Amino acid sequence: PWKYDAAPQSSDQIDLREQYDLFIEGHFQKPEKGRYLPSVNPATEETLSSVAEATQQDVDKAVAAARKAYNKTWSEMKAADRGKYIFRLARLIQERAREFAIIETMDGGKPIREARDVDIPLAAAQFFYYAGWADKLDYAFPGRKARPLGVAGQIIPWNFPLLMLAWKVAPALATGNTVVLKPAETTSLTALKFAELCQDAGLPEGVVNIVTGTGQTGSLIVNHNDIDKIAFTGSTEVGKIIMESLAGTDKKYTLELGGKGPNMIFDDAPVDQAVEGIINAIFFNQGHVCCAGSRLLVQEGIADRVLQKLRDRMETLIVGDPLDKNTDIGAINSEQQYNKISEYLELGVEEGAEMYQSSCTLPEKGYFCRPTLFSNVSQSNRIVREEIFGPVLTIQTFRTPEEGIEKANNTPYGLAGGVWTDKGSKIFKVGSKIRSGVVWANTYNHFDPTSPFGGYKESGQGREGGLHGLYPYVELVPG
Ligand code: TXE
Repeated sequence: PWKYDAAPQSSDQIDLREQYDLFIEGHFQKPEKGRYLPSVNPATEETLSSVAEATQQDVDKAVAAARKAYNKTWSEMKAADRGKYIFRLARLIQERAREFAIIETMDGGKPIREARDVDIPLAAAQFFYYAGWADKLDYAFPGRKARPLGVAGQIIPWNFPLLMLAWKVAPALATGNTVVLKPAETTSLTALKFAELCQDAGLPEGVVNIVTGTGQTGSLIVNHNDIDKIAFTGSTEVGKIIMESLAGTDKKYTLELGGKGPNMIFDDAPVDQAVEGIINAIFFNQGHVCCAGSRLLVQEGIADRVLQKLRDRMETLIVGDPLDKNTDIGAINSEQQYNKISEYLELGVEEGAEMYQSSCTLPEKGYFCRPTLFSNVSQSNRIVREEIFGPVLTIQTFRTPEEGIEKANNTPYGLAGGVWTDKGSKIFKVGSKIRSGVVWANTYNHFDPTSPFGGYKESGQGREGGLHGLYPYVELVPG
């Protein structure tokens, strides 16, 4: 009901500071070592702003502020009052949705339509949802008392910056924890804007602290002695490092890591609808989606038809200026990610796959990548096994449901997948055999704050979202 229609106008006031300090104890504070990192618009390669790089003393200060707020205000406050603050944050995100959407798009490269219709509304929805839980924990855990853990260290990635912040901060606050959050180094701006909202909401000082920086800052949070819980979303590689660092400590943790989602199309599926679903599954957010449907599995009888329709549809995708509301595929988030995707494109060709790319013209500046489809691939190819995290799809075929399920599960990951069929019974039979945290039926990338999300195998530990998203932030004691 509060969507707005247009992409940015020249009249839009985007209030970005030239330099952002760390948000500690309710105030922006200079980093001890005085170091800043540039925040670059990947569509123009221009520097938008710079963000502080937090070192040990800064992280110590942020954790101390979070601990003080936990002891003195937040855990002592009536749960209903905590809920009111969280509700206020949700309302403020809504009120400034347009500004958030534009900054998210400029900072990260995603199409404005997606920032406007997905990232920002879902971030607000997450705060609304968990605001409702704050004073209902007795109902969530009947017969038990849910005690907060204390200070949560939260580390988030660059693909959905404000939304990932919301996924982490909202349940932590609702359960009475305080937070030290580190956004990704390439996309910190909406988190710093969110810090301003915390001030506007009158949130007690120190309940939310935002420390920016690289993975080194992240590692300082992970290894800090006075943090009770770590919530991380990012690469499987870093997730494993974090798990090793936490082994032998008493910290709780949740990890939401990579994926290589199978998207299975059966020969009784509505083909046109399925093709739209395939496009959304892999090209949404330039494919920078942990649950992306990056492995297309099509039943043999319709494979040629699907392939042809898919190529035709890929031709119509508009790649370019993320601020243009007609754009379907925006900029790759960073030069580093652009180089990683380019290497996988070369690798795919070296591995003998057939590469098809849409023929669109790319902007001269910025990091852009054509939508790409690899056919003639085999299960052992690295492009089939490894997470590329870009607009790159592989296609394989299967004959029987059993063969399809075997291929779907033949991966170290298990975050999400899709099943497209006209038969309801097949959805349940096949869906229940796919080893991943989510299986969508005749849709893909469908999110809602009420649903838990998380991975099997190397895709992570624990669940976020919904009622289950409260569990990792509480200790249950007899009520
Ligand atoms: O991720 P990192 P990167 C995957 C995707 C992508 C690849 C590399 O395949 O191509 O990872 O991306 C912080 N201790 N995903 O290098 O490094 C870092 O500063 C603590 C999938 O950007 O995992 C950032 O805030 N923190 C994924 C966050 O971790 C550390 C989303 C993620 O960065 C750290 C992102 C350390 N040692 C990438 N090192 C998904 N599941 O959605 C880095 N960080």
